[in-house]
Amino acid sequence: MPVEPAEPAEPSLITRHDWCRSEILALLELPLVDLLWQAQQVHREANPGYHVQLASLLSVKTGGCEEDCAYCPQSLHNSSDLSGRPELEVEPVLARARTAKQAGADRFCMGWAWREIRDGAPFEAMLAMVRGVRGLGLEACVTAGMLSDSQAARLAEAGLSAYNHNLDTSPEHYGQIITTRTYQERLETLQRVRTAGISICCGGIIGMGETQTDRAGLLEVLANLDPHPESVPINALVAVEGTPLEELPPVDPLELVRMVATARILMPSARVRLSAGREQLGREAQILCLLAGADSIFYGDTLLTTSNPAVEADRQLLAAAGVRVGG
Ligand code: SAM
Ligand code: DTB
Ligand code: SF4
Repeated sequence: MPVEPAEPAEPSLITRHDWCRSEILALLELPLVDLLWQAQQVHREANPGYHVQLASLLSVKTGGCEEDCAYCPQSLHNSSDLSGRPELEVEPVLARARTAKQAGADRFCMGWAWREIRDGAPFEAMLAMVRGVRGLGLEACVTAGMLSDSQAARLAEAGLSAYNHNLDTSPEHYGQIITTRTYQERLETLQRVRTAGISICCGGIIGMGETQTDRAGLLEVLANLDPHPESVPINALVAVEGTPLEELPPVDPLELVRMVATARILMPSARVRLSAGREQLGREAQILCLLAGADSIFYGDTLLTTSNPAVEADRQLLAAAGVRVGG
């Protein structure tokens, strides 16, 4: 039975870093209408204009990665490995960034299938890409695995807006998904990014065989980071052939709505990104995610290696929802 909403509405923009898992689980499992109502109040207050940021993605270095992430088509451990695709150079990357800007993107995210950033020519090229993207007036985000303090400092100096490094799942479920890098190493990478003064983009994936408690566990770690990550991507698994997770069934779209709504309540000011897996969602489910507090989507026909809804379909979706586009 739906619970009557409290009247008058309680002040909703409370930023806490002491969430416990049972509280988060209770939110995730609320009757959907009540969860949405709470998330809506927070979202309205945090983002009164319902602005939705469009972020475009590009894989600069694709495949051949030493890590064994079970979801990833770029891992050398998976038969889906995509090595053999050439690493992109600075100019073609900036050409793609210009095209993304013309199409309406505010943020350009570049990915490298690396366990960690290595120094040398590819890192110098990464820095040039960051400077170039910033020079176009776009936010620049990089995702390239672990990094050192000095690499983080150089990325900050180049003007990097955000570094994406996901925790992916709960500490307890993590060992089922990745064995070549620890949860603690991920947290240390995030700390290095923070220390360098770069915004953190950190989230996870649902649909990898985790329990609802695992989902609460991931959100617990994220929401107890102080400060919260500025950006929280919520991905639904794209089950790619040749990965150990290829047979997993698609997540129920309403589970994604719940995850987005709970992230919104826990981290009121974060940008909650409705990320991979939108192709498995209908228009209405995506609009429910926007209502639940998602305020960014990946925009452009491809994610890193898999497909994403067409630009025109997304324009129609955002218009149908009546949200405003822009960061
Ligand atoms: N190699 C870097 C790393 O892992 O930190 C950066 C690239 S990695 C592809 C970026 C993120 O994409 C992963 O952390 C994961 O959350 C997400 N991702 C990768 N493959 C995915 C899939 N098949 N479905 C959903 N999300 C995926
Ligand atoms: C994130 O959390 N999701 C994006 C972005 N950060 C880099 C990547 C999704 C990748 C989906 C699988 C692929 O296209 O390879
Ligand atoms: Fe894929 Fe990144 Fe894992 Fe490498 S580290 S296998 S690119 S998710």
